[in-house]
Amino acid sequence: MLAVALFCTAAPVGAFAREFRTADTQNEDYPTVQALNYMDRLIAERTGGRHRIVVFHSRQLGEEKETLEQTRAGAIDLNRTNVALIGTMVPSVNVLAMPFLFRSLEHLQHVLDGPIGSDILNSFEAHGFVGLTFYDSGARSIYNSVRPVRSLDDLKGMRLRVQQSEQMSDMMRALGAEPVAMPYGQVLTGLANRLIDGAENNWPSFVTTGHYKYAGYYTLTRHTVSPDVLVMSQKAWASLSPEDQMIFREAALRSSLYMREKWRELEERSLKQAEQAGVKIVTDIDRKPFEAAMAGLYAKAERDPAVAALIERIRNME
Ligand code: GTR
Repeated sequence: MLAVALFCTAAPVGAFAREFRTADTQNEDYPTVQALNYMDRLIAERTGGRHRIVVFHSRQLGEEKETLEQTRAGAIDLNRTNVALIGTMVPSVNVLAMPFLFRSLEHLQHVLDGPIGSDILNSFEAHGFVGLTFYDSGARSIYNSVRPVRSLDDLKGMRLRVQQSEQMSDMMRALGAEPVAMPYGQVLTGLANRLIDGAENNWPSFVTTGHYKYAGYYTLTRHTVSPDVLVMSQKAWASLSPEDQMIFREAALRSSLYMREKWRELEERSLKQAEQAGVKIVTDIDRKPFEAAMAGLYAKAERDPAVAALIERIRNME
């Protein structure tokens, strides 16, 4: 009812509305983009149309690595990326992309929705961003065009794309595959040209990008549950009054709940679509050796005492 009331009273866009440019690598219908459009409607309503956010989806402003640099420089106002990317700039965020750290999606959600999540969002400030909210986006698994992967042996020699993140390259190497770091927008061509044998991602990304048409084996490694995150440039944030800052924070939070519902729907739909297209889903794998292969990655991350403490806190959380 609240939502209906909001839409009915939504103020017209005033000629003087300030527009906040927002980057998202995903396409127009993707849940994160829909969530940002929802956030725009909430903000327009609450500010009487003084502020709007305009979403440049589908990489219109560039790939994540570049748009993040521009956001830090204040040239882009808001950015929705994955934590693995921004983790290269904000160390505590990288923890959320650690493989096999979360026991379940519920565990992740408890962490994100509680004091640990708030602490991580607050830690963005020291690194040139304002953290607004997380968008939980399911588990990531490995897919490829060569063979069904059931064990670490099956991964040997495979060239698998990873996000532009040292931690993700380290992870892939530790699993015995050859990591190929490349931007999201190049993965489809990479698969089509056989420059890479596969990649890893969640169901909606695997399907909405068309990767499933080239990589017919999807193994439920569920190695990370790295969520997406919305950040604002410090410059844009500082230009808001304290009241408007509250409005942005609240709208961001509500958009993340909205996203969760859209996500569940799309996750199911994507899985079915892949199955119908003949993708072989490998479920019979023993994840223990995969997990054990991560010891070196943890040792490296835990050299930073703050990161070690955060990992411990997350593990101890119910
Ligand atoms: C998706 C995520 C994107 C991007 C992409 C990737 O799941 O929503 O922001 O990071 O993964 O693998 O590059």
